[in-house]
Amino acid sequence: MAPRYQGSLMTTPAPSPASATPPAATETDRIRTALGWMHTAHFLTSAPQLEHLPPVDLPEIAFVGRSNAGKSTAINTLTQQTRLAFASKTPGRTQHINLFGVGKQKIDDGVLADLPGYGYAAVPKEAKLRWQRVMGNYLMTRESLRGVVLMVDPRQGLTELDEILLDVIRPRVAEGLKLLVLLTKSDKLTRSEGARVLSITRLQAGGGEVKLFSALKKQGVGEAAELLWRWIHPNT
Ligand SMILES: Nc1nc2c(ncn2[C@@H]2O[C@H](COP(=O)(O)OP(=O)(O)O)[C@@H](O)[C@H]2O)c(=O)[nH]1
Ligand SMILES: [Mg+2]
Repeated sequence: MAPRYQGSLMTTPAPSPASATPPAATETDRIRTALGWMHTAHFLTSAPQLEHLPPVDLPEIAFVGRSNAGKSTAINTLTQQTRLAFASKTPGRTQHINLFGVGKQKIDDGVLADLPGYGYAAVPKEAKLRWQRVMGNYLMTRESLRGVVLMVDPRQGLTELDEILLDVIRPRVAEGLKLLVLLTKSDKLTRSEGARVLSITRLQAGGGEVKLFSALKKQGVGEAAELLWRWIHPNT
């Protein structure tokens, strides 16, 4: 057998000078950076109603989803904190909007907004309609809004209220608003169920990213954190 061509040994690049741009960070590095950044999340303020949410100067990421979709658990997992967002076994409990600051060296460069879950059956109809209006208003007009993370239980798929929400933000997504749909509790799906719901939701989420996510199995956590980090740091 002929010896393998060894020509590449001759073209090994010379060591780069100190001034050269550093090599691109590997995916592992980027995930580590993003998780470290998410971990700095800390409580800023709470508003009893969306209308009372103070304006912020920093780019904001809103976490939204149907009650019981796994939103609080996802926020806690992404920030690697146990009780940042109160995870409750009773759906529809958290009606406050909580803002969390996030940033390295104690300098916040982003805000996470935990919005109340919707679609809880026991909420009176009028309150539901009011909530839809207020939420729609926030999603359409909040100036600091950089991105939306929509948590969806993949065993239910997108519900009517999720679709209304996606319709509301679609024009802003077309103009650059970021969207990530997290299919939560993916540990409850088989591999083929996961692949199927992923492709269906991708079709429905026009323009947004869709990822499988499990707080229990820590699936998709680093990737989601990295995406959110890039939303807030688009030039790095
Ligand atoms: N198996 C599994 N259960 C989860 C996961 N994330 C959340 N849950 C459960 O789903 C329920 C609702 O979660 P929670 O975070 O309170 O939902 P929220 O109402 O959207 O904030 C709780 O019983 C959680 O323990 C997950 O990744 N895997
Ligand atoms: Mg919750």
